[in-house]
Amino acid sequence: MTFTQLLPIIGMLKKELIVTFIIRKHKRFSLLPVFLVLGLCSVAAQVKKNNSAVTAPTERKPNVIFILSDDQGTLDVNSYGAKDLQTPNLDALAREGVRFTQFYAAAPVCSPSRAAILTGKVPQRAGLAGNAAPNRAPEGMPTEQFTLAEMMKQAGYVTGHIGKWHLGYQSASMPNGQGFDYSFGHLVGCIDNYSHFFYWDGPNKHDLWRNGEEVWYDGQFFPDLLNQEMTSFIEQNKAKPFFVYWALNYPHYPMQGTEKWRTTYAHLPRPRRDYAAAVSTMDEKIGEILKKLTDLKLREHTIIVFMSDHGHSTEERAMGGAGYAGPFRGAKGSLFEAGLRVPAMISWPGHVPQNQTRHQLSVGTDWFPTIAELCGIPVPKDQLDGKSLVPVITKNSASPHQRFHWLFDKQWVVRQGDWKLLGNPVDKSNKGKLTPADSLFLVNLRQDSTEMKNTAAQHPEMVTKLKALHQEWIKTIPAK
Ligand SMILES: [Ca+2]
Repeated sequence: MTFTQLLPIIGMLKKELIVTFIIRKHKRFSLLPVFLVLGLCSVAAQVKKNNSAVTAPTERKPNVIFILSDDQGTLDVNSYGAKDLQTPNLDALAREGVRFTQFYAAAPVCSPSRAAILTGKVPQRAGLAGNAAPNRAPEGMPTEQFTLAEMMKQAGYVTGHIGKWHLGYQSASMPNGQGFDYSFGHLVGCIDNYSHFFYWDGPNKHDLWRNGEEVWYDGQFFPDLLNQEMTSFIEQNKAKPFFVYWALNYPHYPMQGTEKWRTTYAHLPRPRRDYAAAVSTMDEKIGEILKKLTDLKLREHTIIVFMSDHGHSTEERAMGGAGYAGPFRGAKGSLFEAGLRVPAMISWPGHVPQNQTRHQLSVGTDWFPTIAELCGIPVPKDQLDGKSLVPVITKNSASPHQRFHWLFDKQWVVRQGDWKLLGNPVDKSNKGKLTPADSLFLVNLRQDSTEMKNTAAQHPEMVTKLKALHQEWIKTIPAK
């Protein structure tokens, strides 16, 4: 055996073992052989290090920040079409990456859309088909679900949840029970941003938590608290790969923008001015964290994903609605386009193309396998409904989905190519009347993305085909 062949073996030996061995072997030992062997180990380690630098570079995994906005309208980013509000930071993010024009939430309300993002599965398979509520079953996403956070944690990431949760209230179903090392935020659907109370359904309840413990920050603006938390999490973990799920509670009601933005939009009619102030307040907060990443020289090492959890709200609590969806029909709670189609983008300078737009059908379930692929993490064997968007993002390949299914209460959708069949549609935007004859509502989105005209009567064979696909699919969905 030559000296070179011996080096890796010596390199593997622990120095302490060698010292112990020498001490045992030479009861009256001198330090000379110890230093000789330690010196040899050092040389071996150096040779090994140099070799590995050439043959097997161990590049650090990228950080991932997943930014989720709440109830943001389909086109409420300047680069998507809104003209009366300002989103310079989201637009900069879009320019530094790829933005999607046909990106869909897997559900038209908060909890199931979030469950789909965090599991890569349609909400029914993720075990949470409707909104979670503290006193209503199901109380949250089942803990046996394997979450995005758990996947990242297993791969060596430090994981953080900062913001809204809305996926469970029991200690097991809170963020720390679902794969997050650190958690700060609120558990129910919405809070007042200064008192951190949930006021919209009795009993009124204080709702601010850090790692499962209730915390009080009386009078402090919640978006400021989130940015302090984001900053300290990033600074503390800047030497490690980290994953942060930053679930902003904006522009969801109560739509509390800062004075700067309320003044900026004072000329707009209500409630658009309140909503616009909320959107721009959020955009500004996102900009602060993007700047922080640049200051820490982490921007090129950080994948940033952004999407809204579903379309804008037309609820009374949102003053009847102020989101902008342009020609699209529907809103939060509806499976028409404006309930599901959301602004979405991904940015990773140096790795993902910049300033590009993709029109391929993509869904919230897809981030799970997409992030796994970008971070070099094997996707779990669990059956996912999501598919990796990496070929779409990097090569502009066709959508990985030949077809996708939605189910929300009695509403359902089959989307295949440009065809979309809605069952029992509900129009929360009240753009037009629906009659019993519209219980099966067929559109070809390429020909008419407004969904104002039901073409089922003109294409009975397409209706039959898509309805049969829905009936087949629904058999694969677990019973409640
Ligand atoms: Ca929401």
